[in-house]
Amino acid sequence: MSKFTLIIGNKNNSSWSLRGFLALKHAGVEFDEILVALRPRLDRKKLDELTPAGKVPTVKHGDKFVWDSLAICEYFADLYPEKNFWPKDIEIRAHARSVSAEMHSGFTALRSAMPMAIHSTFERPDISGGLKEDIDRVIKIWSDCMDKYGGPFLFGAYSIADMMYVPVVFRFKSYQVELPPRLTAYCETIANHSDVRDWMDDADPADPAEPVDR
Ligand SMILES: N[C@@H](CCC(=O)N[C@@H](CS)C(=O)NCC(=O)O)C(=O)O
Repeated sequence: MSKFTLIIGNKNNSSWSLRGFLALKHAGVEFDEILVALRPRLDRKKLDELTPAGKVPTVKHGDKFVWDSLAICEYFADLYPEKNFWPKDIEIRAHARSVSAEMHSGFTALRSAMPMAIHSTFERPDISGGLKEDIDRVIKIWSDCMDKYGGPFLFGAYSIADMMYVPVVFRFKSYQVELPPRLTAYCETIANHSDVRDWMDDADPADPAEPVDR
């Protein structure tokens, strides 16, 4: 029995779960997974029985719970400082925390217009209004990072900031959003990361995208 248990939703759709998974993978710990079906119908009873907040991702560590993707990332960053979850430099770390928190608390137009469905391709939606603002903002965040830190990840080395934006990479691919070449290269770097590939390999293409996905 692993020390850690990760409670997650359907891998093709549950973008928050993906971020939690990436934190555990980056920590390099062994863990069990419990999948709670979010679709086609949310298994509310199981979710409420297994998690304090009724949401995935949640980590059970011994008899303690940690929930919410960013809190899970921070918990593993605290437990395993040698894994460099954040940049070492305080100013760069503040920048990484800012873009991570911005993703975590915002981009509602992008999330509702382009639900994550890792293995699906859709027609490009009408990119205007709030959706355009969100996409432009992601492009600006990523471009600033590439200018300042030179890639291949947002802050040079892979960090929590990348974990937070992985589902956006999948959304841009599925909905055929056009990006400047260096950001397309960033998306490929993310899609080829071994932790991301492990999740993709288990994602069931039959799990559909629905507007309720976050
Ligand atoms: N802010 C939370 C969001 C978690 C969340 O909304 N998860 C969704 C699935 S991706 C969920 O548990 N939905 C079930 C519900 O809302 O009842 C996080 O970062 O983990």
